[in-house]
Order: sequence, then structure tokens, then C-alpha cells
Amino acid sequence: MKKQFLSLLLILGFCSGLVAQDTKKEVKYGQYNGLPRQDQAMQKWRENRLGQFIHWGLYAIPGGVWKDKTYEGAAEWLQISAKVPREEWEQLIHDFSIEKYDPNEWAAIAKEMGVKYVTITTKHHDGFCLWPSKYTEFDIEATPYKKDLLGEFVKAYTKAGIDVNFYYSILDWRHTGWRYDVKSIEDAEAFETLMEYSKNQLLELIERYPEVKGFWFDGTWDKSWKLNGKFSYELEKAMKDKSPGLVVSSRMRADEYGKRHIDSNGRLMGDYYSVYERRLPLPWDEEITKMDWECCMTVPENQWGYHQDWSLSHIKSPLELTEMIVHAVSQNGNFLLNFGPMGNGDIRKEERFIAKEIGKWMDENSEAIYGCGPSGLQKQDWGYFTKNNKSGKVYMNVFNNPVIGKYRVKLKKGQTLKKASLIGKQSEALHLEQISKTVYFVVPANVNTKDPFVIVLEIEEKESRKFHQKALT
Ligand code: FHN
Repeated sequence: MKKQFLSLLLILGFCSGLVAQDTKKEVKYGQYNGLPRQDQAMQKWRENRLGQFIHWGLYAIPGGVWKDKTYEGAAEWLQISAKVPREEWEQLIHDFSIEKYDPNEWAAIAKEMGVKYVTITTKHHDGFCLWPSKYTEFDIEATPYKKDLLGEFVKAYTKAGIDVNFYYSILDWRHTGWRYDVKSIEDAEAFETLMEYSKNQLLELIERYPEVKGFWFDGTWDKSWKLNGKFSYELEKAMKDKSPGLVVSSRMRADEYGKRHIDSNGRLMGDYYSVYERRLPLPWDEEITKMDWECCMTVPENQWGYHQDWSLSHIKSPLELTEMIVHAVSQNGNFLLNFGPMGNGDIRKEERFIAKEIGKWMDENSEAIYGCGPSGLQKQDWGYFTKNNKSGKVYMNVFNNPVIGKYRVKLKKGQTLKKASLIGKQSEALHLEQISKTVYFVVPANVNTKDPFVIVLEIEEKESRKFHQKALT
């Protein structure tokens, strides 16, 4: 009986070994480089925290209205929602004169808002390119503007100290090789031409604009792209060989099994996780704080390109957006806020206002944003903790005020709260009430609780006894 039991155990052990081996697939074209990256370029990406997204192209001219009819869908999808024939859409190129385009002014608005990086659509789904590309005629050179719009943009933003990144859509409604799926040899051959075209253009962008810091990919959800994991792996390699330090979004990638973002062995692809589009992770998600990620956000519900009518959906207030920035940073994320410049090159007044208002908050409180991340402390209802790992300072970003007028802080075992003060007034210590060994109330004085505000905490870590003894010997 004992013998039988042992052999049963052996069989079970053998089987479980097989199962364990089976779950680890051999993935050749999954994650390209080890993550999380710790090189200087990646550290900078991580420290930047607040970015500006720019969707600009021919769709900004009709701005969601075609032949007097307003379409509620995303303005940059108007060609599809209004069923505009391709040749007709292409005529818009003659109206792209953008007489109000002033990249220095755009960069000044972004700087005032406090952004440290920008991501601009070099080519969206309609295939129109903002730079003079040697691989297509459907580009800025064919417009009345003629000049290298993207080059001027890169120069202006770089001069303003803002890192420039490029958005690039693989999905291309104009390219004859684009396919949603690959069902035949003809499809495969056609899609091959689209892949070649994309690779050429991406390498061309890196060569023309060596200042570019990273790439953000879109239109990579199609089956055709998922069937070509090896190609996207090799493309990532080719781009990084040309520009070491380049930071690419996980949206770029699929592995050879067609898995996107996270490869078949559960490893992130690209350099950061890029699935948070118009949404944020739950107020507290431990797992997400362990990876680099970014959230991209619209001001209206779902408009990226310029839409004439912003009365069609809720428009997020500067306050809502500011809270989202902090929410992202508290969980180790970057926040990329979208702007859709107008067809004439101007920035709409609502976006100017938002940039100004967020800028006011950032001006006073950006110490709690740049270079900051999760604090490791338990989230409280008044808002979000952030922490600067270099200085060790912890920030309480208050967005909801408790009626008792006191703000609860629960530290970790071995930590002591030494001091709390309002940001910018760090010489004036706030009153602290200690409730238990690690729980405190911070009691701010003379603070306008109608607006969000930030409290800086100085926390002392008690040295562990073991360490202390070791240091004495
Ligand atoms: O279809 C696009 C959309 O127009 C916009 O560019 C957004 C930005 O994240 N990306 C796609 C939808 O996921």
C-alpha cells in the first residue's frame, strides 16, 4: 500500500513537472530588452511624469462636420464615420495652409502647463504624414504649407526643454498593402509592403529627427499585425540599434503567438505598459505600481483630433484632470493629456484655459509630481500619496476634505512621522496627533480647503536592530 502511494506521488510529481514545463513557452520574439530599464533615457522618461499628446492632421479641417452634418464620433475617424471616399478626403490636403501654426507658441503653452514631454501624431490612420517623407506623396510637402512642419515642431519643443516623442499609426486606410487580416498569399504579400513601408518611415523619422526620444504606436490591434510578432520584434531592435535609448510603448508589439503588450510568458513588451486609454487603474492596484506605464487621456469623452462641437459630451475640468495626473503618479504612471489643434494651426481656447489652470497647480506643487512615484503607504480617502525616491520626501496630495478637518496617515512598521508642512511653507510645521505607533492625524492650519493642496511629510525609518548591531561590530 505504501509502495502504491509512493508511486502515485511519483506519477503526480512527474505530471506536475510536465505541466509546469508546459506553461513556460519558448518565446523567441517576446520581450526585447530586460525590464524595467534603468538607463538614463528611461529614468528621464519615468521622471517626466506629465506629457502632452497632440493629434493633428487633415481631420482638423472638417473638425467632425462633413457636408453640414455633425458626427459625434471621434473627429479623427470622420473619414470612416461620414463614409468619405478616399479621393475626396485627400482633397483636404489643399486646405491645410495652417496660417496660425506657431510651434514656439505651442511649446510655450505646454511649458506653462508643466509638461516635460510631448507625443505628436506623425501619421494617423488616414495615412497623411506631417513630415516630408520620401516614401509617400501624401505628406506636408503637398499642402500649401509645404515646409517641414514636424521639423519646426521638434526644434521648438526641444528648445523649450520638452522631450519629443512620435506617435505612428501602423493601421493605414490609404496604403494599398494594409489588411485587417491575412487570409491568402495575396494578403500576405500586400501586408508585407505595408510592413516595409512602416519600417522605412520609422527609420526615416529617427534619421531626420535624431532628437526623438521615443515612439508611441497605434493601429496595432489588427490580426495582420498580431500575425507578425517576429517582424515587430525585429523592428524594435532595428529602431533601438539606430537610436539607443529610444523608449517605445508596449502597443508596438506582439509576440510570435499573437499576444500583444505582454508576451506569452507574462513579460511586458516595449518599455512601458500602454493600455490605459481614457481610463486609469483602480485607485489602488499593487501590481501596476511595479511596472512603468502611461495613461493617455482626452478632455472630452472621446475626441482626440479637433472637433468643432465640444458640447456633445462631458468636458473634463482642469481640476478633474489634475487629480488624474496625481492618481497616475501615485501608482508609478505617466499622464499624457491630449490636445487637438485646429485646422488653421491655432490651439482652441478651452485647451489654452486647461493648460493655464493645470499649470497654476503644477507651478506650486510639481515637487510632488516630477521624479515621484508610489510611497508604499496605505491609500487614504483624502487623496493620494506620492514619494520622491531621491529625497525620500512623501507628499499628501489632498483632493477630498474630511469633515473632521484632520488627515489620517498610516505609516509602515518602524517608521515615525517627524514633521508635516504645507508645500512651499516648509519652515512652518503642522500640528500632528499621534493615535497609535504608526497612525497619525495631520492637522493643517490656514489652508483653503476648496482647492487641492499638498502636505510634505518627513518620515524617519527606524534602523533595524540587526543592522545597528552589525554597524557596531
Ligand atoms: O483610433 C485611435 C484614436 O483615433 C486615437 O488616436 C487613440 C489615441 O490613443 N488611439 C486609437 C484608439 O485606440
